[in-house]
Amino acid sequence: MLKPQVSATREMLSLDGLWRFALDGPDTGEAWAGPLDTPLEAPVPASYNDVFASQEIRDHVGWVWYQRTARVPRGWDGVKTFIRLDAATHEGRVWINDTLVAEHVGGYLPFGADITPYVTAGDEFRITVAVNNELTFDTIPPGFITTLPDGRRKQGYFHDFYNYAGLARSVWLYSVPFVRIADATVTTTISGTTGVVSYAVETEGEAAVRVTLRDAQGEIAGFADGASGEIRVRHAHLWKPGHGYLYQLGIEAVVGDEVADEYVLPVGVRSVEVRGREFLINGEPFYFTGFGKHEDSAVRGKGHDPAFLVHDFQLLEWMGANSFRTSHYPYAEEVMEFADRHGIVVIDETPAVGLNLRGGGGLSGSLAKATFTPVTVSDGAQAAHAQAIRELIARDKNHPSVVMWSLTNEPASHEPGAREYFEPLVELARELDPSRPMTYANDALAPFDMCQIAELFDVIGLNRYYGWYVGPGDLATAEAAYKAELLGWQAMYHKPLVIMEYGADSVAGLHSVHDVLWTEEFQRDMLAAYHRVHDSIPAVVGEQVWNFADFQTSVGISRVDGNKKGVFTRDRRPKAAAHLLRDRWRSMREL
Ligand code: BDP
Repeated sequence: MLKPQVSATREMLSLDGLWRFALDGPDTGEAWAGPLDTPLEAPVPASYNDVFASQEIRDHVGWVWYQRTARVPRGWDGVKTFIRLDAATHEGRVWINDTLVAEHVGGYLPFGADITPYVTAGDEFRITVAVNNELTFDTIPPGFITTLPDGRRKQGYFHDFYNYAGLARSVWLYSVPFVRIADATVTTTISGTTGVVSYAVETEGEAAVRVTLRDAQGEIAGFADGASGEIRVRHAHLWKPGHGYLYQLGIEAVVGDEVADEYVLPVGVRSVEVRGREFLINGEPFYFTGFGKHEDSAVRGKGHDPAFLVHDFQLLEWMGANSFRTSHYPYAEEVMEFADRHGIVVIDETPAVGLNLRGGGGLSGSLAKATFTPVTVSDGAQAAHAQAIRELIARDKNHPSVVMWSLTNEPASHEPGAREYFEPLVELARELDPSRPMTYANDALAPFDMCQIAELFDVIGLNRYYGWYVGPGDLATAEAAYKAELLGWQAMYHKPLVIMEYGADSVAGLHSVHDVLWTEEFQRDMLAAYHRVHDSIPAVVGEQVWNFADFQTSVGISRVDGNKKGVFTRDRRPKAAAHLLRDRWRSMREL
């Protein structure tokens, strides 16, 4: 899937801004004919939940409506017009005037439609989008809805972040020629000092394909003809962690002597490989430092915001971090592109979080039931999960920053049925992308001698909270127990281990000279204890702290205004732990 872009043959129009907004009545998400009569306006992109001073809107379970008008640019005659929503969380339906043109389930991946038959260049038209935030056992992530005695519906779920909903990413109108480039896939390898760029292009309509690779100065580095092929670049500039060197692959669909369509794809030449217990980028051992993050900020919820985008990456750089995980869903494509340009390594995760009904990480809802049964996480969820894997790989396959796919976070992988559920999904992912290693984030309930799925993956990701959820406050015991468990994993699997979550909550400004939970010092000291263990276990090839910043969750008796495991506060001010990590990771860079 190609992200829309402006090229010599393509144009785009942003539909971001204020849209009319309303909650739906008790039924539907069915067609809304005509204008939406409402006093409310909602910003796009933004989650709608925290924008209004309304409990009813914040707690709403079901469909909401967004509507605006737009005008097709006059020049878009003789081309195709598409609409694209970068995300609608968790389900979206789109009408152009009164015609339903698109439906999509899955809250963090793009979708759209060819709307050429329904619009006319130069004319105004109405766009209505219905968005549904319901999570069930047929969705990823899963959830359940209960009806209270007074008739209100309540959403339960098994993951630890607020169920923000709406249009949190951009909406676009774009034009493409009738004969066009429909998709392109690029993979790269390195042979000595030569970079090998393999490409495959799909066109819609009969066209010859021509590709030209240019370096960062715009000089031609190679070219090829044909829908698939290879360009060999001698003395290639490599894409490296900390150095996001990009070539540009100009793809042309040619009809006769004319360029019918042009698309320019950034290409980073790099290789990724798991060898024994090592994770290699460009043949060199790589140690991940950084965070699990969230798309989360005050008022916007999960709304994409370029100021937070740049600021968060600045803070990663300030920390000396080289990577992050898109916990626990795919992030906006602008984030992936920024990582490509700035040499930040990404572990790209599907939205499969909370596949664990007995609690674990999910503090907002535990049904204390078996996870993989015909009435809980079963065929419906597995189909939705497969769909998410397909769409994620289709969207992000060309990003050099993405070095590994994470197929799930903290599933109940020790429970019966886990193996049957996951094995086909791992196979599917490998078929779709044989070029990248696969991983998952293992839950503490499924240690090395109980996990049914670890052997399916190339890299084992571990989320551990000794000293916090397990034996809170006792760091000496925590350190010993943590080390013993990692030694167990190391002995049982000849695979790299990446610590994908470790951390403690701390309330910014709370201090103590003693080992006291929730203080900044305890958070810092707990991280330091974990680092001593990481440094003593050769199989550990990475550490990503949970979390980059404090974030909003469903608030119960164990969460005060959200999860406070941030090394930064929600408004991105450093806690004491930030300085410890900064010293460690910066000095690791200098080695
Ligand atoms: C882990 C989850 C993460 C939670 C974290 C926590 O993967 O989403 O936020 O624990 O409890 O279980 O802080």
